[in-house]
Amino acid sequence: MTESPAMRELLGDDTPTNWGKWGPDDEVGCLNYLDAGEVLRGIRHVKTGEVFTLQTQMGHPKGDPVFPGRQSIERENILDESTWHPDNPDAPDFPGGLHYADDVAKIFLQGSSQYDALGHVWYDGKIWNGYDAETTIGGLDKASVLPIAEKGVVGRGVLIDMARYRGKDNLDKGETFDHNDLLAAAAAQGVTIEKHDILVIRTGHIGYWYRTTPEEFYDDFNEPGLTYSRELVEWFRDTEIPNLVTDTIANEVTKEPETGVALPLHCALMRNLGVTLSEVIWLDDLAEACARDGRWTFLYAAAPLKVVQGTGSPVNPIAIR
Ligand code: UVW
Repeated sequence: MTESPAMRELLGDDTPTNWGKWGPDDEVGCLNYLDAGEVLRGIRHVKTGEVFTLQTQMGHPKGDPVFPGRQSIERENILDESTWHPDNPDAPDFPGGLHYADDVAKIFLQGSSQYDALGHVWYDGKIWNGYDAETTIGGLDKASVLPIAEKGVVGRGVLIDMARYRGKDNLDKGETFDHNDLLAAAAAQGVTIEKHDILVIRTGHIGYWYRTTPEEFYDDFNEPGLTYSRELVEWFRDTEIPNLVTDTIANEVTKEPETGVALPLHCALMRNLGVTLSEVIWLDDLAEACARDGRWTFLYAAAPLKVVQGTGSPVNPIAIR
């Protein structure tokens, strides 16, 4: 196999960036497009009041879909009724006899439905907005998930159901699509992707996790998804997409098919343009409802947790249609 080019070689020195567009101190990038007017535009797409929560379960009995190298949540009870067994002299003794349950969890902040911080990925020693990659050491001093959490993400969401468009329950491993496919699928759905839309793409891949075995899911791991081209990056820049939301673990085909480069859109979209990525999002129920009445737009609202210096955060986004 020929060696993959370096990220800079693939993307080019003149790859589009939004560095500096919102000033030298910016940490939320294209989420700046989501102003009060965009919130009101989103609200206008609420017609029936149906609410969809888009997080996958944390600690599902089957395990949780995570990027290789990460682990599902480990949750453990610290207190429960067994604490007050007559043989345990150390049980807390509250006036009135109160008993309660407490638990503790070890989680990867990107080990479930999640928002990525803009400083989550980089190349050539610089993260979003040109901050030095040294600012990531020991915790993200710049472009952590905190400013995203402080702002919140609210606007018009549009769902493009690539799996349904291609007549599949889920896209195949390594199956790709680009902005032209998104536009064709949108036209087939009778919807338009508008400037500043929160772009929500269903591939069926997380549904596949729950239908298959972990062995099969991780065998030759190569998720389906968007694939890199300069035109695609320019389309994101020109459409001013603030947030890309998908039901895959990493929002793009894992290995770019031409070169084998891993996750170049993380760099081209997140590091360079400042597009926030949301991953492992549960879209099957929302897609069913949208397909039933042909309405593919909704109010999208999400608030990741305010994790100081966090590289990401679990999230339970809400779509109201
Ligand atoms: C990686 O960056 C490896 O994955 P994700 O964006 O899914 O957190």
